[in-house]
Amino acid sequence: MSAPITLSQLSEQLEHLEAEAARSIEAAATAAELEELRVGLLGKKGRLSGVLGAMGKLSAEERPLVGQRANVLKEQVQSLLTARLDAVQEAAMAAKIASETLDVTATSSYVRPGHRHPLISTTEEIVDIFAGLGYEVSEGPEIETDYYNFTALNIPPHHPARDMQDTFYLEDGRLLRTHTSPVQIRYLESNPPPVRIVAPGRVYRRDAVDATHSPVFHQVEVLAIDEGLDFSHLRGTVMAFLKAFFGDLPVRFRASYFPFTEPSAEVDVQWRGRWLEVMGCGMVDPAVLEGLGLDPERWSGFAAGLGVERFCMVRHGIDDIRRLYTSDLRFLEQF
Ligand code: 2U9
Repeated sequence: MSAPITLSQLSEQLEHLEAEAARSIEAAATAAELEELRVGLLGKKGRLSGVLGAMGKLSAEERPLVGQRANVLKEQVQSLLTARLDAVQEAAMAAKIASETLDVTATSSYVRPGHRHPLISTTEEIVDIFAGLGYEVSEGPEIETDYYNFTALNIPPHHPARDMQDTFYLEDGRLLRTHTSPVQIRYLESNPPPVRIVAPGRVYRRDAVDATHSPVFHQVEVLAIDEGLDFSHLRGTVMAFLKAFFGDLPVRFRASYFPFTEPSAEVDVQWRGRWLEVMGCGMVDPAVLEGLGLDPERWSGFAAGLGVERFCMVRHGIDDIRRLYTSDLRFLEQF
């Protein structure tokens, strides 16, 4: 038999229990830890029950004193647990909110926007003007045959343009088109007149590179074939186009020569006090119409061609054609 316990010993145990409970509750960091503490302190087999179990050994006068003290302690521990649980849950919520917070005032990382290449936007602007005049856009292959690039355009077998010095030939005898005119020939093979077409595209010539020449460049050509078309229609169309692109500038036509047009002219605009050649044009040569099976007595047409690079350089004040092909972002980002 163990020695009978005294009132003062039990009171001491309760005080000790209270102090220890307060320390461990304060140290608990999670709801689970607190629940574990509650069971260990106040549960059926907990520390308080253990102390109270020894109460039976006290006298009838002493027992209620210890009982009261135990009830107070139980309430105190209970309220410490509740307060600590509140604090732990609040801290957990605050941490969760902090981790999920978005700083809506933070600056985003800069996304560099893409730019349309100035040659593309210039081509589109030119094509759009002709589309507005009723022209249909037509495109074709960049690898062509001698027939579509030269023969059908009345360019004779020994014309200098056919020279290996001027044209890129493939091993199989085909070639890189030197103008977009083959597009119009192909179009006319499957579309009877009247026609109004605008043909933009890349073309190739064996030119040495310098500030104004590139072996690859871009053209826009237009062709109109109808009954009764004459040079006044050509002139009116060219003037309307140049006015739409450049605004009201002085324009002059100079007589010229192309194998596929007769008469032919070169067109200059006065830009910042200087005459600049910007395009060529003419009435479609009857030999070209005949070659396509069209009766020149019934049908007539006009055509015009321009280099997009020239238009782009004038529009943006670019001094060297090579800037358009070197993909330097410091240059391209200006457009
Ligand atoms: C057909 C009949 C005629 C197309 C034409 C020009 C005048 C012209 C140059 C301008 C500068 C080429 O880019 S450039 O080097 N072009 O001057 N082109 S008439 O004539 C055609 C086309 C198709 C069936």
